[in-house]
Amino acid sequence: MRTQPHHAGRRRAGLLAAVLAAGAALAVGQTVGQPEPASAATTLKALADAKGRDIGFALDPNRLTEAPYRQIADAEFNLVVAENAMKWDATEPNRGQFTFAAGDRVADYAATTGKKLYGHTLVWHSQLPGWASGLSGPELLSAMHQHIAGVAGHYRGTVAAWDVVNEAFADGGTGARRDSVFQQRIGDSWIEEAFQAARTADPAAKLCINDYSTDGINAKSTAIYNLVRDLRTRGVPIDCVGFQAHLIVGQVPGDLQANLQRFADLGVDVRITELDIRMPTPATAANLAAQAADYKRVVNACLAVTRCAGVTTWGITDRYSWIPAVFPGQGAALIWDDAYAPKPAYQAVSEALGGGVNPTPTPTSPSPTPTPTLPPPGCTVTYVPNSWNNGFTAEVRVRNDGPATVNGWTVRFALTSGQTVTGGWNATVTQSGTQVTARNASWNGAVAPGGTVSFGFQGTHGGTNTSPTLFTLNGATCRNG
Ligand code: G2I
Repeated sequence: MRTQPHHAGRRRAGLLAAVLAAGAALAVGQTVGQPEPASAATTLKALADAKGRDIGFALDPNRLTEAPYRQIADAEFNLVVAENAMKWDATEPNRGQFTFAAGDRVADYAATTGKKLYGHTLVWHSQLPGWASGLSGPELLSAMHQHIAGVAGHYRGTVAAWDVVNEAFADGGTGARRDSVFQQRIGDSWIEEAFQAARTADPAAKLCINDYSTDGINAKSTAIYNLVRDLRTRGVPIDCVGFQAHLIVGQVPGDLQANLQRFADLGVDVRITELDIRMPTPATAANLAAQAADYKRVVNACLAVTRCAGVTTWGITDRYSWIPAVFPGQGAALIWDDAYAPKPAYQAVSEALGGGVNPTPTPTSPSPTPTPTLPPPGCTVTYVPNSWNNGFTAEVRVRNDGPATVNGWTVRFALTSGQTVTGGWNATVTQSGTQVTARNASWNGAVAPGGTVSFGFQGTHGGTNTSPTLFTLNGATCRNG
């Protein structure tokens, strides 16, 4: 794919999506057993469309087969960004070898649903393949140019805006650049080199710098402010600034709006790019109510700034969020809960966007037994660990409960911190952080309906060998056997 966008087609698709949206929202509301919102026909998408702003979400394309995920994605958002699929490690795992399969699924989803596509991200120190981080300065600069040309060139004409540079500044109060491989080996100029290369690769895309803990006015955001002012003064192509807004409940910076405004006054667009608001889990009614108020504050701050293009949340459902793996004991950060029930924060965002106040109060406590809306599981996983001292093996049996043969499988689950995979059998088993991915071997990729495939791995643990509880097969959640 990657042809020039067909604007008339997009408008028609957008209109169709808006018409379908009302029905989809109603269906979601009904299937989760929540009180029907007063504005049942009003989705966040319809409200944001009416205001000319973006309401976006980070997409994992593997989740689109899950019906409630797909329904909410289709109905509630007018912008989509790849959570991981367009990052450097996903698109150029080996030097000069570009793989766009996953990224294209995101781009195709945007095109077929008439949503704006946001690009994330061209240059980031994280999720950078090993081959790139091992390069010398001149080689790294050349590899960075080639990466930008390859990826932004591939999506040329389809991406509305790119996070060209992500998280280039250090934490803490220094306002210094992050000590990344790019900074170390290329020096200060790496950022403007990246923006120049992105403009060449896709002249129509808006080019953004994106970072976290920059939502309020502080040393880090001021450092980016000074950089953006300097780049624009010198004619370096930079059009927008992204504020990730990975926030903690009760801690929305009071000067968020003022911060967005000072950047907008430099002549760039601003955007909330990765919003989530975490809390200790399990969530309490008080925290969910506070979170709703916080979401409303963030959306209101954006709406109050003319050049704020919109708000993107970093996912849809608490069921799939990066937070519990990175901040153990915290989560519940998004606006749909684990069972896809809209949380008070959903209503708050809707109200901020101009939706009606719900006369049937949204439940203020976590729904005690949310009616699961997941499709009937297409798989059953049995996990059999065998542990000793600090070592263990585990056998994972996966049964195909679906009606069709599975041809090629990827099983994913999370270990807890301290557990490290050291090898596997009957599958290629890899670990990144706590996430484990097992892919079929050449001889066992096909699993007939009712058939079972079994693989295993060995590892070490820190003393407590907890078993994983959530398994997915090709992105769909399995039943535990
Ligand atoms: O860390 C939260 C976000 C901060 N700003 C930049 C974003 O790009 C970043 O997103 C997260 C994704 O939400 C995670 O899903 O970036 C992480 C990587 O730093 C992503 O996590 C990785 C896991 O660590 C891997 O184990 C996993 O294989 O996602 C990979 C793909 O599922």
